[in-house]
Amino acid sequence: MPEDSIEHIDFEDLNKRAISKPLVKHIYTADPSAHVFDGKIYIYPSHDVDAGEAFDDLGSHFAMEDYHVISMDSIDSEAFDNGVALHVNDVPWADKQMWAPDANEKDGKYYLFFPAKGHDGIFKIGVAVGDSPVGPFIAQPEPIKGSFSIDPAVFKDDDGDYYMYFGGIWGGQLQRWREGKFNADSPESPVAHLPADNKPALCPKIAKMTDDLLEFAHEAKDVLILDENGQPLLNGDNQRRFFEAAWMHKYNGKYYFSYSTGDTHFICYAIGDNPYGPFTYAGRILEPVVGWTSHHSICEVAGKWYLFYHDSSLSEGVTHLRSVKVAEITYDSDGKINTLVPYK
Ligand code: FUB
Repeated sequence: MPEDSIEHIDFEDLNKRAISKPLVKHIYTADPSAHVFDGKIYIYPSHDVDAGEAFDDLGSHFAMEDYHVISMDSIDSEAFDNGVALHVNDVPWADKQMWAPDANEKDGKYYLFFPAKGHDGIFKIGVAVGDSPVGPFIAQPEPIKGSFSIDPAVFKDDDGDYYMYFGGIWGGQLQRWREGKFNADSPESPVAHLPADNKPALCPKIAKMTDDLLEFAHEAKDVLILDENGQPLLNGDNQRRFFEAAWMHKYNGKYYFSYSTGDTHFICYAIGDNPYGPFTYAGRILEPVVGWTSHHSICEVAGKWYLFYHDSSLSEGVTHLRSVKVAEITYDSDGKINTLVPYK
């Protein structure tokens, strides 16, 4: 829902019409990455705070400093905040803006993947390791070599290989890496360095992880999203092209790559036959929520599929103070996801 219409919203009425409620209310949480480890649900969200930064199109107002892990015994049970799992002050290479994280498990260790701006103002992606899904996590001294931009999502395939999907345009800086190195020109512009509207949109990225999950096994590759004619989505197609919030899940043997369209506020998806793609655009999963950003994950819990997402209903529309929610998703007989409308 575009931010200019927020002042006209009756939040009492909106909250009655909402298909789900915030999972926790004592802190603001966003960008939920949900997993089931050992039969329990763990949500790795951003921890939104009001740091007093002014709103801008680079997202400077998203000035988060730490991560809390939220856990639930079952999808209907109360959500529990496990406290600070990692703070920016404990990450040697990071300066600020602890944005959307993800986590995964391997051989009894838990890995928190997170983006942050380094002291040079450039987003990189780091890893922190712990013995418990709720942390605490100890950060590696350096970011992942060859990483850049934001919004890591680490998917474990059925054969035991792990892949990181990542990237985000505008404040997420993906467009500044088109020539393989960071382009610092026009620092205030979120759209400088984007392709022309009639050219292919920028692709999210994928890299297979090394066996220890601490590095990329190869240089990051493009994740191609195609239209119904097999052509790459164009930069001007902002109702469908990738903006940020990559996620991967597998359903009936197919790979579902989902993402946010950012400035048009949709969560969309595309389907492919292997983790690298290409993926063919398949539709919308979630119509716009209250607040500028939309960011999600998809997780199977006890045989049903759920969309974890956020909105700014609890803060009555404050863009950078969001709350994590969950709603069931269903598929039709062709494997298409039935679109959710967040308010009835
Ligand atoms: O939470 C900060 C940023 O906002 C995330 O990294 C984006 O996906 C958007 O939700």
